Amino acid sequence: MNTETIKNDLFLRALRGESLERTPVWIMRQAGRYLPEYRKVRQKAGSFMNLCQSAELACEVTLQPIERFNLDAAIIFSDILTVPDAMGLGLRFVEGEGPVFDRPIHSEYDIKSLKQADVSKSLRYVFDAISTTKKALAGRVPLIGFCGSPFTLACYMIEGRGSKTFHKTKSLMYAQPKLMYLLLDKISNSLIDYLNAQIEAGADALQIFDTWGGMLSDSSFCEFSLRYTEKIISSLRPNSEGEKTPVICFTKDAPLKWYERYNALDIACIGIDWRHDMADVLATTKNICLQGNLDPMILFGSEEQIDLAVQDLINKVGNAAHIFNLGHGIHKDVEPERLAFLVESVRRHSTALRQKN
Ligand code: 1CP
Repeated sequence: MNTETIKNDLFLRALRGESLERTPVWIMRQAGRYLPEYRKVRQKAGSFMNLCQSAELACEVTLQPIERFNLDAAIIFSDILTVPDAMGLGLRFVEGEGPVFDRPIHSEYDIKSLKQADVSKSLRYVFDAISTTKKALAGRVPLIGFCGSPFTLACYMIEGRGSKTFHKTKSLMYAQPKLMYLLLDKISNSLIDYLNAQIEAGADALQIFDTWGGMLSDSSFCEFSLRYTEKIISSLRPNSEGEKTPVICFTKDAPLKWYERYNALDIACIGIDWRHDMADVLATTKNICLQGNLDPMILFGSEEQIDLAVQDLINKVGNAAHIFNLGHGIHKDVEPERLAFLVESVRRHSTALRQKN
């Protein structure tokens, strides 16, 4: 599957820790509502799920930010919540409200009767979107596949939707930890099949989004999030060329100590939350690529401020292995021109730094 050579492989080389002529850049949630061309296709599709389930349309919106900003990696257009949907929870996107499950997890019975996703059937549309997009990219840049972490998916499955406190999730965790383990095991098994099928379909790298892990204590994070992420990583199979697919782990709101914990796993890269100073992260981790980490809100600042923030980050990272990104997803009200400026700024400062050395 992965037989073609990738012309711009800066992103994959950064993941391998090679020294590069400039810093590769992609942006979490780079395909989405801040782009007028996305809104047009989204409207044509009628619903978010229609958009995800059409290989042609998902491919089209995946490529939009690549065309517009010349980014160094594409990420397949889909959502982390397609997996619980495939486990039978019934996902809907309600206008103005976000994702909602028709059949959230309420009881012990719900957890015990929860089925493992038959990914080759119920998530075939994701793998079709990946292979269609790989063809359309024709080796221009690598394609990232992804999933949510078992813990983050459990949060949505128990609450039935987004939440500020996740009190139902935490109640289950503390009141009936064994049931929580069972739920996390079932989700992890579905995710193992899901990511292995993404590798087979041609994903060049994988990112695991642990959006809500940051609300856990250190010991709960190890027990309810990291342990399951690790299980997934150790169950990934080599690609069709016998190579290991690089994995990026991102936890929003992670304290510094968790980067040490991630550093001990068999992964290529850690996604860094914007609240951290990269100098501190570099001092805590070793022999691993770092991804991030400007505050997504920097894109509402002036060009001068954006440029200064980029320059500061690039200088701080120096020659360490680094993929430029925001510290979380791009906001829907960002002006695309601001992102174009930011991407150009990363190119300019990181090229200048390499020329100085
Ligand atoms: O109608 C629309 O257009 C819906 C907006 C939207 C989009 C564009 C949703 C609903 N999902 C997506 C795409 C998406 N989601 C991608 C596409 C690839 C990309 O360009 O990056 C990815 C990687 C995601 C991942 C995702 N979905 C996460 C993890 C990343 C993160 O930002 O923390 C989470 C938590 C979700 C859940 C979700 N899906 C959609 C929304 C609005 C939400 C958040 C709900 C909440 O606030 O809890």
